[in-house]
Amino acid sequence: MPKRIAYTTEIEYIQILDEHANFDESLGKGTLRDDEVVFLYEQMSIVRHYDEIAFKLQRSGRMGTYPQNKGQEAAAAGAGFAIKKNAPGSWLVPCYRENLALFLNGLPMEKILLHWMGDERGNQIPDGVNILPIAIPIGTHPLHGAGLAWAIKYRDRVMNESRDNRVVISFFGDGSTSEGDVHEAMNFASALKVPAIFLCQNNRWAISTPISKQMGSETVVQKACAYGMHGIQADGNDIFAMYKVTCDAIERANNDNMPTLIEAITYRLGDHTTADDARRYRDPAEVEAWESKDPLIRTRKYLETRNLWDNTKQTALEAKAKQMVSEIVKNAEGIETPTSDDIFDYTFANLPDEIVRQRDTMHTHSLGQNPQQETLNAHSHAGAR
Ligand SMILES: Cc1ncc(C[n+]2csc(CCOP(=O)(O)OP(=O)(O)O)c2C)c(N)n1
Ligand SMILES: [Mg+2]
Repeated sequence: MPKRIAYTTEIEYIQILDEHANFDESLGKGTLRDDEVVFLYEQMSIVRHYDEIAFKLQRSGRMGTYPQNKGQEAAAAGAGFAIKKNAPGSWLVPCYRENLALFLNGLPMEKILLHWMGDERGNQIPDGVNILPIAIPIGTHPLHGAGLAWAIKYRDRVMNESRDNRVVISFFGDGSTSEGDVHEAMNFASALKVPAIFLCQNNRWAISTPISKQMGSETVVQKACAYGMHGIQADGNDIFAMYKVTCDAIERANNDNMPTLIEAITYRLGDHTTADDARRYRDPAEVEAWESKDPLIRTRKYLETRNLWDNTKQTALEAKAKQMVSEIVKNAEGIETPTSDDIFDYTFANLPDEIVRQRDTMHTHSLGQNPQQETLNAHSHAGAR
């Protein structure tokens, strides 16, 4: 009986800027220009402040639950900027820990606050901004991403509607990979050869479940092999590495119609959400070790060693972030109160009679009854008499 190796593979890990701000010149060549690094550092700092303010809004009863992005800004920055620069018009299919990628691609910043304030208008994405609403059900949305990528392939390549470099990038966490939908999405994307990018932010935890209990495999990215797609692991706290692997994935999607799975190794420095207290299940030493790999610290060090940043610029940036975020909070909190008609108005193109009746009864106290009649209370009092 012949015995042979059925399949072997190797998967690369890429880091360009390490936690001590050492820069790999050969790998980093042609990635981000100095002005782009300054821009992304500023953006990450603004989003870090936004995160802190969102946390305080929740604590002071002005917002519902909020999941902080703290520590994961570089993964969102590198990937989001690669899309903005090299594949504008692409679709972003988010989870909830990549705010900066969405802002970089046109989502107004108050939208995320509105979403977590429980205002449905936070999910009304402006026309021309190709971003799906935040997905709270874990791992469901990569399927939407795969479907969107299939539509792009069909429209651009078959119908010749456009020759733009459009891709679809779906963001999800390590915990999401335990959901079947994520695997169906990757299999579909690879089998149908669609321009999709799957970006897993492996932040080591899914609420209180550590990665060691989440999966038997050593990495998330090795699962790409099972679907016959390219897989690459990157330091998720390194904007250069994240930018590079996303640019490569865009090229692969456009030139070969092939999807890519990117595993960004990162860490959530905050709690899972404001409803969580991670001190109950995480070793403080682990958190401390990751604090020293903070993407903001290493990017700032990189800029300082190249004389692109100093304390004066830092002070000005902090003032700008404060001003910007306070404006955004004002806009979100200042939005007019919605009317009960909103529940009905966005559900059907043409409202069926029964729904019209229900909408009209909302203007009275006769819920679900005839809007012409007296209030239910009056009615029941009448019955009790
Ligand atoms: C289908 C589904 N199951 C369970 C939950 C509850 N839940 C919310 S977040 C979360 C963990 C997600 O972990 P991960 O995918 O690693 O993302 P992270 O929060 O670490 O960014 C779970 C289980 C959910 N929202 N949806
Ligand atoms: Mg996680």
